[in-house]
Amino acid sequence: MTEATTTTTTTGPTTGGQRQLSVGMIGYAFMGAVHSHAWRSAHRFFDLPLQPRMSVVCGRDAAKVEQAAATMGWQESETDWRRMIERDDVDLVDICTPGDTHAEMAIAALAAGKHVLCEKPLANSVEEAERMAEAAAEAATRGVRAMVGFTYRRVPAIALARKLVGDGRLGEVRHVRAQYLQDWLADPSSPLSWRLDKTKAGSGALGDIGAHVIDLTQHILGDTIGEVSGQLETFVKERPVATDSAGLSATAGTERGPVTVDDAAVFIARFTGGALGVYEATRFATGRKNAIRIEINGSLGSLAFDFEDMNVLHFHDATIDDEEGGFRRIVVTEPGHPYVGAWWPPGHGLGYEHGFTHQVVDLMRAIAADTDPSPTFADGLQVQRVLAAVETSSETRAWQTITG
Ligand code: 4PW
Repeated sequence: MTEATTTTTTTGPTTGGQRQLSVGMIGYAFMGAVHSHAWRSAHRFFDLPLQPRMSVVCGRDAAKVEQAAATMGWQESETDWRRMIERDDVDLVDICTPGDTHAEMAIAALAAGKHVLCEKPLANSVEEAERMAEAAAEAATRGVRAMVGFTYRRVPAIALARKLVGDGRLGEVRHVRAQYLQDWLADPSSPLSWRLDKTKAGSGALGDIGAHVIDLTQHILGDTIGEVSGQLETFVKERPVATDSAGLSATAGTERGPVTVDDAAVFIARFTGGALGVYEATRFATGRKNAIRIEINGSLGSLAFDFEDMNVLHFHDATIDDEEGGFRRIVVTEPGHPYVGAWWPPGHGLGYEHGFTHQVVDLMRAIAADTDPSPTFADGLQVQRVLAAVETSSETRAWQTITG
């Protein structure tokens, strides 16, 4: 690939007057499955300016990817991602592979004039993320767009939290408490899958799940983390090597190998706007399955969220007398709440997969409006810088300033 080409999105075929945008997805395991669900459902529930067409899914194993295409609703399958991004019936490349492949795939796709949706974290290093952000900025000048998949931004309760902070309902934000807690590695016999291999995943709990709470808290506050002091720990240093894996499950044989990433990450942070942050990311929090817990305290009120109760946002309005104050449980299922009106009647609630559908909705709207979707690769790079700073802080036992 030598020359950058321009996107062909605007010339796609139409269905019932709606322009189509053809998607090619790389990877078809856990993230591929939930992305497929999003590509299938977005235009069936939301009025979109572009209708996604599920053209082709790509994976290395011909039989498995063919089966995945049939199961998940893709028209065709491919085994060579380079061939896939050159296809005329692919306008957008959706990257659902481990982090070590993101930079090469995304940069090649953008150069070929394809919009890109890339799973998080954006890359395995700041250097890769910088190259990706640079490629995305250049592509944007040609109308080619790139988005990084920090999908939890699109949980309605999180979108409402951002709105409340943006509207000034919390006043001056002083405290940010954020945790991402899972327990799928607490068992030392759980296999050594790619998420435990630094060459594939870049880091462990820090990048895989800590990246989400970094992004979410910065998104809710509309502010960025300026400095951090952190510690990483690997509790189980060796595990049985995975022979097969899908999502967070894997099978293993008798061979054992070293865990090369962190099992848990903790750090304290200072936001550039002055708020203090306390962060924790772990896959050893027994009993916690996907607990993204965020609490924010401001001069006029507080917010609290837990993904394990994802349709609820707790809000304390400190301007109300103490006798009648306290945290109020807002059930975020009213049609006026962000994204909710397209779905079910009040109280019927949404699930994990809906955030991914909303991600597709926002991406389609941004592409059609010829604007950058949010979060951009530049946002992904900024999160990458925070991740790197936490890692360096753990190694040096010193505070790190986030620059760039
Ligand atoms: O949201 C999480 C991901 O970012 C998922 O629950 C699993 O952990 C899969 O990857 C990370």
